[in-house]
This record gives sequence, structure tokens and C-alpha cells, in this order.
Amino acid sequence: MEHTTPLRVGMVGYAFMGAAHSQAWRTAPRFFDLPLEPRLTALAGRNQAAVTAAAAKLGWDSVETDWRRLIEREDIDLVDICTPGDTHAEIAIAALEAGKHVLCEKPLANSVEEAERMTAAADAAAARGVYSMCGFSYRRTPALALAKRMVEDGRLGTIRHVRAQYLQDWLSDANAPLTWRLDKSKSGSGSLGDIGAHSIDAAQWITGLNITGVSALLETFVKERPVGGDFVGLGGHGATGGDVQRGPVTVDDAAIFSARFEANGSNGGSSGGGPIGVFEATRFALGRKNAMRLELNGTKGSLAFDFEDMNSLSFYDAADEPDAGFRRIFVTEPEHPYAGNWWPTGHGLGYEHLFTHQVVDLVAAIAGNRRPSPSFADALQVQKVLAAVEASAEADSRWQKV
Ligand code: SOE
Repeated sequence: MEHTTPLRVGMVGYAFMGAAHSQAWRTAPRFFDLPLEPRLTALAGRNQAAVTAAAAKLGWDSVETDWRRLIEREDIDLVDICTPGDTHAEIAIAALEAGKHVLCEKPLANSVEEAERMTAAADAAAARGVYSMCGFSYRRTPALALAKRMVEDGRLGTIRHVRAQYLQDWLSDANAPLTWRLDKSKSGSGSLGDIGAHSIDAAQWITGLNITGVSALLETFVKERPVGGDFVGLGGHGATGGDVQRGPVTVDDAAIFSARFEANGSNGGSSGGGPIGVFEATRFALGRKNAMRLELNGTKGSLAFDFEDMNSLSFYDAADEPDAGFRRIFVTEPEHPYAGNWWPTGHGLGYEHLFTHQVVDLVAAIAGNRRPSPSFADALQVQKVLAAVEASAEADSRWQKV
């Protein structure tokens, strides 16, 4: 390791995503041969005592109380943005203009306009060898990476249907507090952007086809929630009782939409049309904790995935005997994406590994002087779908082109 060039990281934010990214920066070089050696150089957060404690816990060498300092520091090569969406554009553009590589959490921004400015900054920076990536971490699930490989290898034939659900239940309790994820000015949207964005990105990435139009419904079931409260996990425990102060929820609790995808040569079918899709994102599906599900039906077979069983991928091959049914691929073999760098066959991975794989792919791209994927342009396309869903929902579900 001592002969490897360092990649000195400055991270902004240290809550859930900050913790996931910290462990990824630490762990990636221990399990993968990286061409650059990540260093956890500085952590930025506004509160001196809190950021100092977080840095000690998560393993960062120094702290800053203003993210602008990270951008000024000469000993920072990459800025990792783990803050709510309202700050992504300003931090990412400033970092790229200062010559720092950027990893930015999803969704890329809170509006298409911001995402466009970020993409322009990313394009200009890439011309100078400064790279950026958006953290659509589910792309790094071995089973979903295998699904993409199988689609590319033609195992499904022409894809007809995309069925994507992202189901959680942490807001089912009407007394869960009003956190930043429920404030449109901070998060941009609710279930739609927080979790639906993952489904949109995964569907477009695996099929290789962009969504071209949508018809949508958005719903906010609980319109007011307790202000403050004990922020445990995602939802936390809100204060209860009569005198609790409540504030307005300004985002969607659930989003559903139907979609058309573009046609392409190999995937267009004889009619020339692309697949049709149904998407659902909610935090009110009681009992579903992180059921990020994707099912694809093609002319030769089907694939099905559920993150609650993340080490498995179900495959139906129409060439098998008619009664063979779906087979379960346990995605832990050395030839499966990412799996060979971890444990012996069958021992399985977890949520945190996605972030480690994200670091591995990002570092390889930077060292190889290649643009990492998903690029800000890929994330801008997702942002356009999010905006089209909102526009359609506002117009009584009228068809909205992306
Ligand atoms: C909360 O809904 C959340 O943490 C998302 O913000 C993440 O992107 C997803 O991976 C898990 O759920």
C-alpha cells in the first residue's frame, strides 16, 4: 500500500449516508486492489462538537465546520457529498470548479435546473481530468449487476415489461417526526426522489433504455407531523400527546406511475416499441423494510430481484422445460460481480457492501482517467423523470413526456 498514490477525501455530512460512505472508504482498499489509496482526510459539518465526535467515531483525520474549507484545502482531492439535496448543487459545482473530484449522494439535486448546472460543471471538469459520480448505490448490488450482465448477454431477449417497486414502512406511524426528508425545500420530493429515484436509475441502467414518458399519482397520507422528536434511525420517535407542535409534510408519501421506455435496435421488438413499466415507491408498506424490487419480462425469460433477499436473483428461462419455473441464483460465486473479493461462496453480502463497491468503481475510473458511472448526466436523466412524474401528478395524471 505504501507505494500507492493517495486519494485524499473530504466528506460533507456524517449522518446515515456519511457513516455508510466512511466505512466504504476505509474498507475498499482492504478487500480490493485499488490503484489509489483512499485517505479519510477531513470531515465537514456545521457543529464543531458534533463533527469532531463523528470524525473520531467514523475515522476521519481532521474536521472543518464549513464545507468551503474542504474546497480550499490543497490536501483534498475528492469531495464526497452526503448532505440533503438542497446543498448538492452549490457544493458539487464549487468542488468541481476547484479541481476536486466529486461523489454526490442521490438524487443528484432538488430540481432539473440544478441537475443541469451540475452536469455542465461535471462535463467541463471532465475535460480537465476531474471526475464525478452520483451515488445510485444499488447499481453495486451483485445481483443487480448480474441482472444487467444477463440482459446485455441477451438472456431475456426483447424486454416487454419493467415492474419496479420500492417499499418501506418507516413513516407508517403518524407520529414519526418531521425530519428533513419530509421537507420539500431540503429533500426536493418524498418517496419519489428518496427511493423511487433508485428504481428509476436501476431500471434504466439494467435495460439500457431511458424512460420517455409517464403518467403518475402522488399521495401524502399524513399531512402534519410532530416537530422535533428523537431522531432514531430514519423515522425516529416523535413526541406524542395533545400539546405536540406539528408542522406540514410538504412531500409525497407515496408515488406510483406507469412509464414508457425508448426502443432500441436490439430491444425494440418487431413493433418498434420499447418496454412498458410500472413503478411504485412508498414508505407506508407496513412490514416491507427495504423491499427494492425489480422484475423484467422479456421474450426469452424473466428476472426478479428483491433487496430484502439481496444475495439472490430469480431467473426464468423460457428455453427450460415448461415446468422448471424460476431458478434462484445465489449471487455469491467468484465469477459474479464483486463477489469474488469477499467471502467464500454462499456467505453473502449486506447493504454496506454497495458503498464499498461504489468506492472501488469510482477510484478505478479516476485512476484510469475515465468518467465514472453513473455520471451526473445519467443522474440528470433520472431527475427529468422525477420532474415528469410530479408534473403528471399535478395535471390529474396526464401523460407527461420526459
Ligand atoms: C431512506 O428511505 C433510505 O435511506 C434512502 O435514502 C436510501 O437511499 C436507501 O438506500 C434506503 O432508504
